[in-house]
Amino acid sequence: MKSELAQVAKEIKNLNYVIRVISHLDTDGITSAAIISKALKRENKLFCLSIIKQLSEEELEILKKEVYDIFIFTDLGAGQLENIIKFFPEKRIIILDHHEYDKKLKIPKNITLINPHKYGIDGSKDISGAGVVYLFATALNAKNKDLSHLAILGAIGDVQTKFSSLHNEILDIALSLGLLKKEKTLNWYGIESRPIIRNMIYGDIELPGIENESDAVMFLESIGIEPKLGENWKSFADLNDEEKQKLISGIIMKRKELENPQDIFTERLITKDKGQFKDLKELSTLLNACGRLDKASYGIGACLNDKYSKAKALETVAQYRKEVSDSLRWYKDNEDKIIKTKKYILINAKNNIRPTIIGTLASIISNDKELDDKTIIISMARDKDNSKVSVRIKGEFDIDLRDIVKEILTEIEGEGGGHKNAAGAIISKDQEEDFIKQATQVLDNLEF
Ligand SMILES: [Mn+2]
Repeated sequence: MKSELAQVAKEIKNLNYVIRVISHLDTDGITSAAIISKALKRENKLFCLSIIKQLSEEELEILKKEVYDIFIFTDLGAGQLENIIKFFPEKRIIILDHHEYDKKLKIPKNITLINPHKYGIDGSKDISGAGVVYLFATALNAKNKDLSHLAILGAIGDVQTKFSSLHNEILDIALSLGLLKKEKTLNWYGIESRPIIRNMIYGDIELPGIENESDAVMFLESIGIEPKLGENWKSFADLNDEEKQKLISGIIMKRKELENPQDIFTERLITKDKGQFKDLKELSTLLNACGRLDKASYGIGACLNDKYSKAKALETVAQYRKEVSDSLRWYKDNEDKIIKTKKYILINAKNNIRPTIIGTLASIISNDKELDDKTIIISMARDKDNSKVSVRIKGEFDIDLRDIVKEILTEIEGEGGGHKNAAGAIISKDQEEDFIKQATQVLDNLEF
C-alpha cells in the first residue's frame, strides 16, 4: 500500500487545479473528510467537498456532469467501483476506502483504488476509512500525524473496537503526540454527557435492584449524591472527586452478591478537549448526529477544532437526541399503522420520521428487552421520491439480513445492501405497499 500511497501523494502535490472530494455522512466519513481537508489545505490545494448518504447511481449521474477533472472518494466508492468505472471513463479518480470491492473488475488506468483488501488487510475490522485517508495524508506530509486521533475516531465510529496492529500503530502516534490519552473509568457509555441514573438503569454495569428511575435516585441519595444539577440529571463527569469515589464504592457494595463486584472499570480514550468533545465514543455520537441531521460541516469543523462549528455541533446533537426520542414516541403512539407478528415488526413511517433516523429507531426497537429474540424489524421512511428501508434483528443470530432484503427485492425494484445484522434498501416511494406485501410473504415463509 505504501508505494501506491506515495505515488498518489506525489501526483496530488504537483496538481494545480481544483480537487473534488466526496465523503460519507457517518463518523468515519466525517473524520475522513476532516483529515483530507486539513491535508489538502496544508499543501495549498483548492478543493470542493461534499458529504453524501450513499454513492447511488443517481448521485454518480450528478457528479459525472461536474466540471472537475479529479475526484477523490473517501470512506465510500469501493462498493460502487463498477459504476464508477462506467460513469467516469475520462476523469482522474482516486478512491480511499476500506469497504470491500469486486476483485473481478478490471480497474482502468484513470482510477486508483487504495484499499486494504487489496493487500490482505480486512477493511471491515482492521482499518477504517479515516485510517486509509490518514495513511494517505501522512504520505503527503509527515505533519499530518497531528490528525492521527481523527483516524482512531473514525475506527470507533465504525465500531472497529478491537484494535488491529495497524490501528495500534496510529494510536501510538496519537498517544505520543499527546492528542489522545488512555483513562481508566467506569464501564459506562457517556461519562461526560449521559445522566448517571440512565447509566445505572441501562448501562453495561449490572446493578441488582436498580430497575427504574426512582430506584436510581434513591440509591444516589442514600450515598449522599444529589442526582440533579439544577434542572438536569448529572453525568458522572459532573461529580467532584469525592463524589466519584463514593459512587464507585456504592456500586461495588451494590454488587457484592455478584461474582466480580469490582469488575466495573474500562479504559477509555480521551482527547485534550472538554465535555462532549472529550470521550471518543461520545464524540463519535456527536459526529454521527451532525451527519444524520444534514449538518456534516459542523462535524468536520468540530474535528478541526473550529469554535463556531463546535457550538453548532452541540446544538445538533441535542436536536438529534430529541428527534430520536420523538421517533420512538411516534412508534409507540401509532400502533395501528404498524404490522406486528411473533416473528417481525413492519413500520412504515412515511414522512413522520427522517430517513437518516429510521435505522436508529429500528436499532433501538431491536434492543428492547421485552421483545422476543429473533424478531426482525423492518422500518421505512421517505426520502423525497424514495423510501429508505432499514432491517434489524433482536439478538445475534445466524441469519443474514442481506439475504432477506435480496429475496424481497426479487419482486421489487430497488438497491439493497448493508451488513449481516443491519441491512437496508432504497425503493421508490410508489412501491412501498408492494414491498410490504412482499416482505410479509418472505418473512411468513421464513423458518428460524
Ligand atoms: Mn467507514
